[in-house]
Order: sequence, then C-alpha cells, then structure tokens
Amino acid sequence: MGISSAEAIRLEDQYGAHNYHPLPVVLSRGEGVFLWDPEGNRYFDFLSAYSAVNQGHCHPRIIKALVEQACQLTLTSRAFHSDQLGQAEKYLAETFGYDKVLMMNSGAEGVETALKVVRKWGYEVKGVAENQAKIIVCEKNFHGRTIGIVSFSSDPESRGGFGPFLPGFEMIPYNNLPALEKALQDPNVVGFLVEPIQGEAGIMVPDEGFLKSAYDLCKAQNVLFIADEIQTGIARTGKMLACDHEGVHPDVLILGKAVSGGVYPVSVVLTRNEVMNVIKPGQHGSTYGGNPLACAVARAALDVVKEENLAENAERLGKIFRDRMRAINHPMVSLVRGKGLLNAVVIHPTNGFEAWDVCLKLKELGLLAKPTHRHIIRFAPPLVITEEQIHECCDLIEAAITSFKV
Ligand code: IF1
Repeated sequence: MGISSAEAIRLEDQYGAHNYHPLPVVLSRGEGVFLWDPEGNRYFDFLSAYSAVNQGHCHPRIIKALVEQACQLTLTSRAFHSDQLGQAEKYLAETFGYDKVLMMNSGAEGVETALKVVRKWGYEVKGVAENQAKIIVCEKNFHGRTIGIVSFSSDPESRGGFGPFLPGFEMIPYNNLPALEKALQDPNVVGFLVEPIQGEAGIMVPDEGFLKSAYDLCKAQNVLFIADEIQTGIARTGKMLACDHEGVHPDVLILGKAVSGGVYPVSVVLTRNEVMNVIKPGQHGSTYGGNPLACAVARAALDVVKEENLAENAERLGKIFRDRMRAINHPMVSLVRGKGLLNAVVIHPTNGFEAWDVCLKLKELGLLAKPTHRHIIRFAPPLVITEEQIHECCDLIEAAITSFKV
C-alpha cells in the first residue's frame, strides 16, 4: 500500500538526517519528463535529479538492461573478471575517445579517483618530489562531498565543521586565464580540475574560449587538464560533453550522473594509457565499482543518448527556452543564462517574494524546479522533452512569475 505525501514527509522528518531542505512534494512514480506524487498529481521534472536523468525517468530501454542483467548477475567484486566489465570499458573508451576507463559509483568517488591518478602521474611520470604535488581548482567549485573534495571547496556550508582539511590544492578564480597562467608557474602543479560550466555556483558559463585557452596553458606546462563533466556531460549542454563546444579533449574526464540515466550510481574516469597505467593492482578500487549491473546500465544509457539524438535536442530546445525566458516581461526575471538544457533564471526578489516562492508556485502549476543560492532557479528538464512540451513549460513558468504582482 502506498502512503500519503504527508505521511512520507513526516517519516523523513522523524527518521532521516536533516541534511536537505526539499520542496514539499513527494514523488512516487516517473516516466519520461513526468513525475507523479502519491495523490496522482503530475509534474514536469525540471531538475532531472541534477542532470542524472537526462534520458528521462524509467527509460524502457535502460530499465530493460537493468532487469535483464539483474536476473543474470549483479556483483562479482573485482577479485574476479566479469563478462560485462570489458565490454562497458570498451564502449566508454571508444565513445569518448580515451585509452582506458576506471569505473566507480558516485560522482565524488570519480573525482577522488581522478585526483589520485593525477597525483600519482605527477610523481611517477612528471617527476614531482614526494608529497609536493599540487592541483589547481576554481573558486565556487562543486565536486562532491568527501573530506578530500570539501577540502578545496570555497563554500562555507560545504566545509564548515569538517576540518582538518587536505593540503595540496591551490584555488584560483573561475574563468580567469591570467590567474591560471600564474598558478601554472609552480613546477609542482600536476593538474587543473575544472567544471566546464559551474553547476552549483548557479550555472556559471565561462567566456567563450576559456576552456580551450586553459587547456593550452596546461599543456604548455605539462599539467593535466581534468574536466568534471559529471553535471555538464552526456548531452546536457547540447553536445555529448560541454568541452566539445570548444573542441577540447580533456586529459582526464570524469563522468557520473547521466552516464547511467539516473538508474544506478555509476561514475567513470577516462584518460590515456600513460596516465591510467600509474595505477597498479591494489592501489585503488571499490567493491561495487564496475559491477555487471552498472556496466549493462551504462551501455544502455549511452545508447539512448546517441540513438535519440539527445544532444541535438538539448541544443535546439535550449535556445527556445532561453529566448522564451528572456521574453518574460517581469521585474523578477533579472538574468537568463545557460547552455543547451542546463539553464538558470536569476530571480530579483519582488515584494518579499523570491526564488523559493516561485518554485512553490511552479509546483502548484505542475512543474518542479529548485532554487540554488537563494536567487537562482535551475531549469534542467530531461533531454527527451519535446518542443511542444518546452513551450507548454515556458507558459507555466511565465504564468508562475507573472502571478507575483509588482
Ligand atoms: C547533492 C549541486 C548539482 C557535481 C559535479 C561532482 C558531483 C556533483 C560537477 C558529485 C554533484 C550534485 C550533488 C547533489 C546536488 C548536486 C548539485 F547543486 F550541489 F551542485 F547537480 F548542481 N561534480 N552534484 O555537480 O557527485 O557524488 O553527488 O554523485 O545533493 O549534493 P555525487
């Protein structure tokens, strides 16, 4: 028997850690761009689980792969080979143009893995002295929640109370080539970790050419360019990878979220032999990393992205979305930015109403989105959304915003 929304919220409140402040909506079913609550109300999903569900909820092809593999074999550990792992690694390597793949589970683990590989490359290949390796990161980054990763966060909320922190990181402003050039002068620098668009910072799109120039600067100093495409990857921004917009092929690529279509946690680190080969047996791993279920799901999820041309759809519908948002004539809409179907609307508080109130109104009208940093609303629907649905949703967003009288 299903429970009511009120009961579901009460249970979470009583028994769950209060590490989130969700919108007051309970979801019990999803299909494509739609979600339903237990009372049967239908919503357009404009968060897509932070861009994990790019292929749409419960995509039949991905679910079929999940169920078929689940009936066959789910976990072997890496103590033994599986018939699925090599096939998935080959598929991932060929899809993204890399020699080798290391599969993990959460995005944060993918980032940690990349940092370990890059540090080790720094010592064994670049020749940095023991314990001296440095990795450059950007202000307002978001790469996950492990102690290692929050050690180089600039967000007091992410870091506060979790010290002591890990050394070996240098922070520079995002989208700032002179700062990068300066930081790269240190010969102990082994990597530059960057989000091609900063997600949690509020969908901050860097200047055109930033990624390409940053890549070139890294190359000149024998520093690995590490792209965290956990949120921007897998067609979200209108290309398979956000780096593709500038023809940049990162030395190290980190994927997560939509690499499995929101069906099962899978993260992936991809790089060339020279880098990946520094990891020897026993030096890194995970019980669940690269398990048969993960492998089958990831292959199906990427098949869907390619066969349904989700990148092209995101590119085309993203332009329509931003045009429609910019055409809303209301003082609450102060800025619209984004790429593909990763967009943000900056809400100017009006008469005491702010982004949270707009999201509550949107929920009432049947569309789910979440504020970030108080005044920004992120709009990121599943990429299977149609042009007709995008227009219908833009109508809803316009109606929600214009319901606030000036
Ligand atoms: C939460 C944000 C999005 C990420 C990038 C690594 C990770 C993430 C670029 C870690 C995760 C999530 C986590 C989620 C909220 C969400 C988020 F608002 F915090 F920034 F998407 F925009 N790199 N992002 O965006 O991946 O370990 O979570 O699998 O609730 O913390 P993970």
